[in-house]
Amino acid sequence: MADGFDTSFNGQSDAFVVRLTSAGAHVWSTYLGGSGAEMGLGGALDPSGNVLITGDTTSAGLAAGNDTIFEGGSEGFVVKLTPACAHMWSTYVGGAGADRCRDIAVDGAGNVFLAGDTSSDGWATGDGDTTLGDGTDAFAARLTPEGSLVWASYLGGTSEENGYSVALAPDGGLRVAGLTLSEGWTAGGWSTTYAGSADGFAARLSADGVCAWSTYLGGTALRSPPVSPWMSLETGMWSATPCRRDGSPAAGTRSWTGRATPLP
Ligand SMILES: [Ca+2]
Ligand SMILES: [Ca+2]
Ligand SMILES: [Ca+2]
Repeated sequence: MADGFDTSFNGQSDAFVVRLTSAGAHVWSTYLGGSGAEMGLGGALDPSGNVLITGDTTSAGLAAGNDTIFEGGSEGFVVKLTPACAHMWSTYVGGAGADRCRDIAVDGAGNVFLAGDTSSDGWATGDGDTTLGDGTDAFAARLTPEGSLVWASYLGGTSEENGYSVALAPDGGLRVAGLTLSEGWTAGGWSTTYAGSADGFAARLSADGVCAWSTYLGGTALRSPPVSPWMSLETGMWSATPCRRDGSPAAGTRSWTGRATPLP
């Protein structure tokens, strides 16, 4: 790593960011992490070209500026860097259990939206669902442009959920998509009947974190594990690929696409 704000490896695994020119020349690169294990799982640019990276970490002492308390298990994290790779702020996301941010989106005002999954009770806040289901829940969260938590909402039921993707909707709300092993928790969407053996889900949230509708996506063919991540694109198109838990495709399986309704 060269010309970034942290060019020294910090131990176990670190996340990293590399900026290249459009011609592929190296501009800067930096490690992101502490003495524990980090994974960088998502990135976005804000309207000023600042760089936001999200993922998960087992390192205490990593965050500077907002939520700086490592509460245990793993924590989601968000780091904001200037276009020149100066550190602006970093924050943990989550509570005492295992927490992971998997995707990030930034609106035109620099507000930050996250999707991930959590087994931590008691950290979600706001007008959405602040009661953790059993096991792991997916979550959506909003941070200010300065990295403070505005709200976080659990998404899920009595079994395991993973939140894989977040996308902004035209009116400023958001869509979240992921994987669920729980029946009976979606409401108001296209399909509220769990098909079994892991389904995808999509949910529509307001910018204040209130769920307008949620739906299952999928049939009975998926097995868990392997499981399926979902990509909720801006158009409402979705796709599913049966995969292993690290996200790699499962051998001998098919992927498929569809369009989630209602829109947006
Ligand atoms: Ca590390
Ligand atoms: Ca945690
Ligand atoms: Ca759950």
